[in-house]
Amino acid sequence: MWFCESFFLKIVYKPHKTIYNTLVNNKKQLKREINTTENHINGRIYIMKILESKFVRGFIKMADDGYQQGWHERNGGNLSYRLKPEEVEMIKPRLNAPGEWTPIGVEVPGLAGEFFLVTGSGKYFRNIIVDPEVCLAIIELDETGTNYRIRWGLVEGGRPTSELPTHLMNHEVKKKLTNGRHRVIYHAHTTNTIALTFVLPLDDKVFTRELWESATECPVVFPDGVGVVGWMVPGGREIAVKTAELMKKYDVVIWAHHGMFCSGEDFDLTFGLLHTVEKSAEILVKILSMTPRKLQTITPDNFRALAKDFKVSLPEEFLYEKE
Ligand code: 2HA
Ligand code: ZN
Repeated sequence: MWFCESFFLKIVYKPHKTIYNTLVNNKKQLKREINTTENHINGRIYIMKILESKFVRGFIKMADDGYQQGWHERNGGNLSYRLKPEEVEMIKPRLNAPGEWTPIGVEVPGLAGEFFLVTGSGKYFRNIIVDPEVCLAIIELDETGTNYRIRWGLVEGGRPTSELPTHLMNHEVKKKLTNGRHRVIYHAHTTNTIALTFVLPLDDKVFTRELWESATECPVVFPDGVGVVGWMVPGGREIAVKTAELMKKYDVVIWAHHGMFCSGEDFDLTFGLLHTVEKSAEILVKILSMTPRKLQTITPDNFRALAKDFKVSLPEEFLYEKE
């Protein structure tokens, strides 16, 4: 009798609540466990769904943040992420069977065997959040670093980003120089930075100094400065080689009349770097729209004082005296 009553109370009087709580609690528990790097749930092997993995969610969020900023009209811009070995292991059972190798167009032996999550050529950033499996791909490089093959994504067909040569050459440079810490390369069509390439000399020293002067945080966020590439045809080997050469010195490279490339350790740092440069460019565009001559600014000695307090080293080549 007692058994029947309690059963009755639970199921008949509050069935919605009981079922709801059970479902929600189970889901919460599952989410908690999926978020760990363990691939076991309650003693059973759990094969991570690619779209559930933290790096894919971070990638999609960053792409959408860039779109919301207005940096990705149509199919403008591209993003790539070098997977960690444990991420590759985690998703391996869900990758497609290996297909054909395709030439990258450049040689990146320092990235042999690595896996990358990349945006697709011709895909729109605004669609990534709604249909990531159509817009993105995971590619694998061969043992010579000259060919890639698609292992996930681009389910309606397509190729990795048209800027794959620049992305991979930048990754190769940064992997070596940062002992593997840098994993993200981001290219965006940043309006204000592009506008400045029509009015400032296309010179690393000028761009670095003017951007540093336009916002106090800049020398702390990009103490090495920024590199500038004069106008070139995008998408090929030549612009990739030129950009990668500058990436040996800088984490930021501006492409005249086109956009910006940034390199960083993770999605937050890389997005934050590009966002900071673009914000500073916006301030400079506003200054130049008001007057050709600044009444006051941050001086070379101010920068030296900043460097001391914030413990960054600012190369003297950018702290020249202006006439
Ligand atoms: O269309 O941004 O540089 C993608 C690009 C090419
Ligand atoms: Zn572009």
